[in-house]
Amino acid sequence: MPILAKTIVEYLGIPENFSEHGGSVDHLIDLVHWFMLALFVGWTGFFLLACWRFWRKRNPKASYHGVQNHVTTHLEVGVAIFEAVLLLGFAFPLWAERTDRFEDIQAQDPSRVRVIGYQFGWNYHYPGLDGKFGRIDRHLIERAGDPCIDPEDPNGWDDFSSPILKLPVLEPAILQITSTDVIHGYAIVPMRIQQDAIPGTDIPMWFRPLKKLETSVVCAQLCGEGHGDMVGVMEVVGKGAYNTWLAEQSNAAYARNSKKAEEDSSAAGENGASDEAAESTLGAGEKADESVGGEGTE
Ligand SMILES: [Cu+2]
Repeated sequence: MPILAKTIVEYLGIPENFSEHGGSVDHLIDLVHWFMLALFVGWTGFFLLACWRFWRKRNPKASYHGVQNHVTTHLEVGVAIFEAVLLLGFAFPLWAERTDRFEDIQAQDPSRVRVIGYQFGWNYHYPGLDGKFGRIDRHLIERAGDPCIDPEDPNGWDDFSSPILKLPVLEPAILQITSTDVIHGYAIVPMRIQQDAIPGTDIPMWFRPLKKLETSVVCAQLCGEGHGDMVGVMEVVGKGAYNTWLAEQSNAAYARNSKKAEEDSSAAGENGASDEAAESTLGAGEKADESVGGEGTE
């Protein structure tokens, strides 16, 4: 059976699985497709049999009694039972595992990334070295895909955004999916995960990459004329390389944002200063301009 099952997944052209839970998703895909194949063959056979059996030439006079046996009833009950087994025995436990293990995964210090979909691309918001996302205020949006980090929250100063999703191998990751415009569908096929990106909400999902790879992420929800261009990049790298990258990005963001916050606060403080100070600064600026101009003409 595993050999046959593998053939079906390969035949469907599904890329190789790279995630911890992906094997059970593939198993369910296998089961469903074998079942659909059996139904297809069965119903096609029944259709051909009915065409032949009830051909007009074979039955010049209509039967007023119809089918007398209960074969079709048994078949339909059998199909219903098999579907119940698929749902209760495979699909529900798989889904329960995805949702019930959230606390377990959270306890394992996962990488956390906010995924922001927009027309037409993906942006990633990392919480930085402190592991805390800055306060999100969706009213602060400046452009499509903006993470909307409140610059007044110091927790957000080391947050940074990235155009690609980078994650460490073998470590669990929780992605929080959102959108700044319409509904998108965030999908990483080699990780066997997919989630609708809905404006105004952050919907979490988790997975654990088992091997290093560079792959593409796509939009799985028709969202406009550029839907097909919403192809992004995901990189699964070694733990060391990931930590180096994270530290670089986070430290750079902290230096930038804390300096900006300092400037903003000192600017706000100077607003109350005397006009004299403002004039003298302006005067110095004018003098500097003059001297530059003078040198140029000489
Ligand atoms: Cu989209």
